[in-house]
Amino acid sequence: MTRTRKDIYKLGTPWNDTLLWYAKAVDLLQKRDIAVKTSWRYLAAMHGIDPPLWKQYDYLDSSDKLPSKAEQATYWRQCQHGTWYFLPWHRPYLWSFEMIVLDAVKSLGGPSDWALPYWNYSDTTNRDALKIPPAFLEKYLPGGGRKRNALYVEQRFGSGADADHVTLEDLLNGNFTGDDQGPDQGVGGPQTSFNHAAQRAPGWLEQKPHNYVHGDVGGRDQAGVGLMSDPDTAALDPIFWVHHANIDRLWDVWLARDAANKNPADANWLNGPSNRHFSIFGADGKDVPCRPKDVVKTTALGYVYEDVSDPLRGQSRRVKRLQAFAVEAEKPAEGPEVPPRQGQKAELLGGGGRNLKLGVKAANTEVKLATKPAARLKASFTGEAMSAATPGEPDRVFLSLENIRGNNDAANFDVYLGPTQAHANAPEAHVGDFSLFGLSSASDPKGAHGGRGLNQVIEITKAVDAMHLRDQLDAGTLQVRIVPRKNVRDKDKITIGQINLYRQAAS
Ligand SMILES: [Cu+2]
Repeated sequence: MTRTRKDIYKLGTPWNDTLLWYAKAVDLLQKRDIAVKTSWRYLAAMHGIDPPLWKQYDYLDSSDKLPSKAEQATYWRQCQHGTWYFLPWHRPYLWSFEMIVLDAVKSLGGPSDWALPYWNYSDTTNRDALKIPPAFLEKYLPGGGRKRNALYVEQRFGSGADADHVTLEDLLNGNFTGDDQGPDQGVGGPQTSFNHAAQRAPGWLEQKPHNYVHGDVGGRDQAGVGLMSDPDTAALDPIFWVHHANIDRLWDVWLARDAANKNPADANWLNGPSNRHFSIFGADGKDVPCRPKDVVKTTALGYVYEDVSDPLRGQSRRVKRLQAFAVEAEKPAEGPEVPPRQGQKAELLGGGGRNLKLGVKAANTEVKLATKPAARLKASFTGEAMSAATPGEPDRVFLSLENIRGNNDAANFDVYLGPTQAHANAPEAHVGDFSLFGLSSASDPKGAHGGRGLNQVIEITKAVDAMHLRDQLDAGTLQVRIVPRKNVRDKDKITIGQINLYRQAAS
């Protein structure tokens, strides 16, 4: 029997049978000891655990008996971020959780076809889509009996997702793995080995909507960040699982929307990391094989999604760019002759912003552009290159923020390019924002990557297409302004090690 994962908001709000059984089953799992594999806390620790933080939030007590060190090393702290294993690790992890919840649902007398619902915050036809589904905000189960609702958690300080954090244009951004030499991280994420603390920048889908929704929902208050804001506590919040069900669904949406979208065929991906295996078990606690090749089809895991239709209605990145350009330009762009198209090779355009401090005040810096690469970039934006008749696309441009360190996973910053005193010919351009899910562990000198911090890549092609930056390209410097957007405090000591700008000839 194939089970169907459904849209929470279409099941009925605030309560419906699926969520009621979910709440009752979560309550049951939460009563189990942390050393029991099918307990709430064991499952959350498989994603990540930071004992002092768990103690601070009353999820761990000195009387708790933990699994052995060896067992922890096998099953705990596995979540994959900043890697091409992000999607194929979270999928079986979710499946394992769903099997355990289903088992609990059945033991409580619930339906045998129960499936994890998903939170589709990107649904523009639903005016409530951005809000946290209301059943997660109720302290008590319905019926007036003042029975605890296990879906409610105290340490959840956001109220929902920002509209621009859940747009799905990143599904347009091409292949799964991106460009290993360049800044394009791919929809699925860059090639790495087992990668618990992010080392490379996240793939497009991991960055948006995944990372943003973590920070938007978790948020922060005086005492610290919300559970969802930090990978070491995120899976303790029952909303984590319906968020990830949606991310898992978007993987299928991306595959279904274009026959050219394919999972990696590389044995290094299909067989999973060689340095540490994924350790996943079923409802009986017994290990199950879960290399990426075992989980590429949801039907092999017994479920499908209610809806994997294309939210972008078949649009391609190239056509979208050319349309936007035609509207913007009115007149064709001037420039030298179109040079021959180059390969996919990425080229460094310039760098700057060393050890830039981020805080409650906007941070300003400059990226110096190298003359020849900047000329090549400009040359790709001629009227002819932007014509629908010319094959390929003009260059894509990426801003890479490297070695970001600090200790606030919920922080979120906006990035602007161009002169601060914007004027009509050269308006300042908002090119995007970045959030810092995983920042504290990536900054920990004792961590897997020696505290090198997080990397974030922001594609700024749109702003370049809109010619907002033309004057700056001529001047040889690009001004970058980083403005706090939410959950930012000076004492979180957030810094960027280096900012680099890349062009990528997209043939
Ligand atoms: Cu996540």
